[in-house]
Amino acid sequence: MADLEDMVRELVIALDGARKVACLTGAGCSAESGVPTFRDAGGLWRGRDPMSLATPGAFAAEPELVWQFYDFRRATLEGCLPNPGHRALAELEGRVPEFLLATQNVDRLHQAAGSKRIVELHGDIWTLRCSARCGHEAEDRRTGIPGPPPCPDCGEPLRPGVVWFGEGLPPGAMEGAQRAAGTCQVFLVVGTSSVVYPAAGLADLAAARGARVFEINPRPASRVAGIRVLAGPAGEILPRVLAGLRARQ
Ligand code: BV8
Ligand code: ZN
Repeated sequence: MADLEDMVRELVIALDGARKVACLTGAGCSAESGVPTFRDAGGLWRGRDPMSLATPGAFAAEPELVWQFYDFRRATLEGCLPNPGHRALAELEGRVPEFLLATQNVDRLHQAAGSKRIVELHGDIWTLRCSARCGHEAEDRRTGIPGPPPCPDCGEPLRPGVVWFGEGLPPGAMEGAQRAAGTCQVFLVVGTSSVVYPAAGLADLAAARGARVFEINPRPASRVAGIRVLAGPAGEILPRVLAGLRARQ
């Protein structure tokens, strides 16, 4: 297998020649910021599988428990800052003519690092919205509240503004991400186990339309045919890629 240095060089050359670049990121992109990944080995919370808590059914059945799961994650995030991988992706956005970052992350660390061209496929943990869909939705960074606060407009419980399993993605999110994946010359898959759909399907779409697909992950997971793998942490590899690109531009 080509060594990492060769793969970094190959990615730099591909990025330098590309008009359109798109990227899918997952929890691994925030790991070096101290944010536990979604499926960390044994990633249980109070003995519960997060996958079973991130559902509308769980919120309906155990609203306080689900609320406290998200409150715990929001409180964990309070001390977390963007890492060099987030910053490298923000710089890349300014170094290619057209760039789109589709993230599965709900932590807003890409925005904090300066990324502008971004689609949040799975929503945002800092936004609270009305569980009765009355239309109320607002950024709310309070933590330590024991249960879902009442919607200020209709009194029903508020819920985290994230997309739960079994819920549709935000209107237009996948369409925008698919348009970018389907027309880019280079597609990056960074820090994701590529098990959650429809997000994971973006890499397949990019490859099917002829893009060069590269994965950055210490434990590469994508099954896209012909994918080029840079096996290592995003916070180390992406800055090396940007250093190489800077030297050519
Ligand atoms: C939908 C928000 C339909 C909440 C999340 C059977 C087959 C196929 C699909 C399905 C199926 N059964 C059900 C489905 C659909 C389901 C799905 O895909 N399930 C999977 C699990 C089988 N999908 C859905 O339900 C989606 N909706 O399909 O709706 C529909 C349509 C219209 C109308 C109604 C319904 C909704 C999916 C969204 C779920 N919400 N999150 C929250 O965060 O609490 S998903 C959740 O998983 C997180 O968003 C997370 O981002 C996402 C993916 O996980 P990853 O980001 O990949 O994180 P993970 O921990 O898994 O992996 C971390 C990776 O990082 C690892 O590979 C690791 O090696 C790497 N890493 C570690 N350190 C580093 C690193 N990489 C780089 N650098 C490092 N330093
Ligand atoms: Zn309401």
